[in-house]
Amino acid sequence: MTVKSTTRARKKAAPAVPDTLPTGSGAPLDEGGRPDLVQLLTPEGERVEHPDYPLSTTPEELRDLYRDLVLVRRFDAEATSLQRQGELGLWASLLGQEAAQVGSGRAMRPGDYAFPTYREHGVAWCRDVDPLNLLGMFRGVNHGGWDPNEKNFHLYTIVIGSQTLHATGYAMGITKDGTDDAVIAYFGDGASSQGDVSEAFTFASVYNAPVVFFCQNNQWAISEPTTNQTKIPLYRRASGFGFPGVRVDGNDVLACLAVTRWALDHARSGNGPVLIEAFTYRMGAHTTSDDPTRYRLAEETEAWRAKDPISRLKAHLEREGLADEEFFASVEAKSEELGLRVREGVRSMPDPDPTLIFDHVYAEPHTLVDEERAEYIAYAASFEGGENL
Ligand SMILES: Cc1ncc(C[n+]2csc(CCOP(=O)(O)OP(=O)(O)O)c2C)c(N)n1
Repeated sequence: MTVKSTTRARKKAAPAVPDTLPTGSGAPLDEGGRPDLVQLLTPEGERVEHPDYPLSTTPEELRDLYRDLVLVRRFDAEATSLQRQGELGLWASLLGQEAAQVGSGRAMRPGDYAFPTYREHGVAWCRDVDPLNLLGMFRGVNHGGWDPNEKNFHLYTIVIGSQTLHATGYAMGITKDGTDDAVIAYFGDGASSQGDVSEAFTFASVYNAPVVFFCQNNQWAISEPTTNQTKIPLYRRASGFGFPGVRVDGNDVLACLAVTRWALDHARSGNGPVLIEAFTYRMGAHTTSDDPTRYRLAEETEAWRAKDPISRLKAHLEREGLADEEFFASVEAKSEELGLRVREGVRSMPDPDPTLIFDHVYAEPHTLVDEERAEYIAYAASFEGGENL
């Protein structure tokens, strides 16, 4: 998940990506100069209506969404710090993508199933996966740590785009089971160039599979800009495969919630897949091994900061009088509590028994694996103190 910044990458910095430039409303424009994305909350926190995606929310639901966004960001910030302190091997930050993940995550019903990439910590949060389990994987003490079938949240996938096929197969299975659950597959703008994603689109479309493809277009695939992935807005690809595509403001949690809810209902009702392109931005590095200053301009990142998902919801809550100081203080207190739990939890994670890695290769005992385990135990015991393995 890392790339070495090269002179080549630096030379092609500042590509022309017209869609990423801020316009008056913060929205990209279509060929006719009209806003080309669904927005329900402007960057200034003003609620706007969209004829196709009505959404009614109670003040409590809005406050809950705000709490989710803040806690998810706090968790992510702690993880980044823990990596810097040597407690994690690597971290893929979601900074800037909280609204896309919480909005779509909260649109799911309990029976729906999510297939993530490796950055979907906010979706994991919405599926009640303990954040410490995510960190166990990045610390290298487990291979996931949660039961995908208990949480309806698949393990993280490092091979980009491959999970869109798993999601489609799972969705085809749902159709055979005759339930009204739906599936959501998360992937990035870079993954959209993978053959697997095109294959998933074809199968999902032809078999009317109840799957929503949720592409977080965070503008960069490590150091490669979206312009290297596509010549048209990504959501328009869906029409070539025969299903609807919608572009949503990925920094607007309400729009992400409304559009994903619509798409999941569309899919579960037997109408086949939907592609959602959540137009957002990766504010941090690709992973903690990456240095984005080598390939992108500070001005671009700053322009996106003005569209921050959390401050726009906060502005909305304040301007409409939907939350008071006491509420914001309680969220801050919860955030501190989470930070502490995450820091202490990671530092006290026990190292796994090194032979565990041999235990789940096959469901049944296997002679070759047994030999390898024995060989490894003998090798480890040959070091001083190794007999304690
Ligand atoms: C099949 C495959 N090819 C290459 C890689 C190396 N790789 C890891 S992340 C990444 C870029 C992914 O970009 P994108 O899909 O936009 O997701 P983002 O990381 O921006 O969220 C690449 C090429 C990989 N993991 N899998």
